[in-house]
Amino acid sequence: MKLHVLKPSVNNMAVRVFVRAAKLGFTEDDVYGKTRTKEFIAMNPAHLTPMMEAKGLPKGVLWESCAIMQYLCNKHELTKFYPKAPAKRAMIDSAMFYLIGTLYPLLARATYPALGFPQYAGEVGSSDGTSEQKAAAQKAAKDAIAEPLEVFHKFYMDGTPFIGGAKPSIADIRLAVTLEFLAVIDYPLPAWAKTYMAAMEKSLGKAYAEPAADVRGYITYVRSQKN
Ligand SMILES: N[C@@H](CCC(=O)N[C@@H](CS)C(=O)NCC(=O)O)C(=O)O
Repeated sequence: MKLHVLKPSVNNMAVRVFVRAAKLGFTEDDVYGKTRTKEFIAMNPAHLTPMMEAKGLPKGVLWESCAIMQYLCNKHELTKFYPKAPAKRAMIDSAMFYLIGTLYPLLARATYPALGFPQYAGEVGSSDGTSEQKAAAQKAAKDAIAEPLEVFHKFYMDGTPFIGGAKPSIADIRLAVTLEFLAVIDYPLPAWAKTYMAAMEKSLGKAYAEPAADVRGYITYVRSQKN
């Protein structure tokens, strides 16, 4: 399996952490600056990473970080990361859909301006609005992050260390890596979230730390450019 990745991205970090934690065989191709090339678009018209390339996939490639982790868990029967029982699995799926559909768009609006990443068409941040309007949109998104964060804590974790219960699941990998980006705006993480991220790193060890170094290194770099 070959992974096409962008190293400063937390969407990519999710899969990069997962394949290491699951001890799967893989190679990584850094596609910085290549996602809009003719060759890449021919494989993946969405031009999104992470993208996995492997035999046996109907189209030869697969993108969307959560779909890649789900597929690999299914293929290799990695039930410790993705429980097989339908009700337990549904909670992991719900947490990941909620993250991609609700938390991540807020987090992107709040952090992408500071990260120097482009925002989607139609967002205030990518419009020709004033810098005050853009700052107000960014602040509104930042302020709205607290609610979904609390949902992860109170509903999905519900007194256990992880969404997966006693051990991290693929939903935990997706959540912990996502929270990494909040450092770029000095987001005041609640105490539980700091404990959670430390527990994730402790539980997954180098599998987490190595891809995290790329994301954290990028954040350190963009912050140094501002000073
Ligand atoms: N929901 C997707 C988001 C993927 C995504 O936005 N990827 C960005 C990097 S953060 C990308 O590859 N952009 C390159 C491009 O659009 O050319 C996932 O979780 O995989």
